[in-house]
Amino acid sequence: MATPSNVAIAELEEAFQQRIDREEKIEPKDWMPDAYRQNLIRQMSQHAHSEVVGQLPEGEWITRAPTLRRKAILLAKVQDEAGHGLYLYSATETLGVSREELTEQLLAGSAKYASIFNYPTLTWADVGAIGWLVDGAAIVNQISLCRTSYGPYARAMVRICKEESFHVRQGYEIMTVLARGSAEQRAMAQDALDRWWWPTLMMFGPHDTDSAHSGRSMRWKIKRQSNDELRQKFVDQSVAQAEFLGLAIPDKALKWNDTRNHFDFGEIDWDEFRAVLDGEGPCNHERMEARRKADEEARWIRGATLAYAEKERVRSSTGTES
Ligand code: FAQ
Repeated sequence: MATPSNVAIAELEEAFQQRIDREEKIEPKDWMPDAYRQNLIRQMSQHAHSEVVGQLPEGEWITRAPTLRRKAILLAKVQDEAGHGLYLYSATETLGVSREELTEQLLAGSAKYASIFNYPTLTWADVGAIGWLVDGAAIVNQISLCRTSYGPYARAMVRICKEESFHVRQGYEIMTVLARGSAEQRAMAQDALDRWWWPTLMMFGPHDTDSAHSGRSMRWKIKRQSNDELRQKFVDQSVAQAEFLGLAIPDKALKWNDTRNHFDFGEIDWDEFRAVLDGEGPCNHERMEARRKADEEARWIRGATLAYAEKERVRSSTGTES
């Protein structure tokens, strides 16, 4: 096949941008600039990895949940996160990359996943704080992504957001029970909020002025709102929720601003953010170790599944048992 000339590529790119500007969804077989494809693979695969690694902090509490009811809910929640990873890997595969390649990148340490999952879950209140804050932040971001320009990603987000709403409710309900409980339970809830607040704000990424990918991602409508806009939305919605619980957000600079019609809030510790991204967060090594172990232990299952699929293929093509 002849390679398109530079002029032809410029025309294709122009037509592509017009489709984006008309709010048309881009589908897997449509022409797209290679940079659009690569940027999507990067963001979607990191998103998928985050869902999968994100099972680990809460997963540690499945055996220690305080009641059978809590255990059943947490089990379902963690399974949902695994499912989100699968939808997202499948959606990423429509861009011409295999799930095996993406998994290899994660296990080799060359692919990122959300910084938040490198923090430890020290008490049961952390399960509540993750549902309320981490899923709450994820949903603010993901509701915006329901309108992303790439069709398979947008459709995966719609389903994921429905499940995330349940996750937020279960987390907030845990926090409500603790906040209305004994002094010790209230202290646990406050301690969890103190430890998860700032890492949650980091989930939205660097400031817009420092965000390497935002310019192109916004132009291509992969991202519909900027990192800072989404972070602000999350802060604004969380203040009343914390007040209702009778808990204090650990930020002395947090204050309503009448001019901006938003809450002002303090500066994130960007050195901590960069250290976590560089693999030096409290649990980075532990998380990667757990993923590598899971991959290794499941190798025989993948082998057996592929062998069975091959046997079925031979049987249906030859009509014989092999
Ligand atoms: N952690 O130029 P930007 C969940 C990286 S799902 C780690 O601003 P971009 C559900 C960024 O990738 C949570 N890395 O990048 C759940 C880039 O690296 P690269 C995951 C981060 O893409 C709940 C570099 O920094 N959600 O929680 C982070 O335009 C409970 C420069 O940054 C998604 O992935 C970070 N926080 O904007 C599961 C949503 N921030 O590729 C279990 C989809 C930035 O150059 C339990 N993703 N980086 O090496 C997005 O919306 C975007 O990718 C952003 C970053 C907003 C995360």
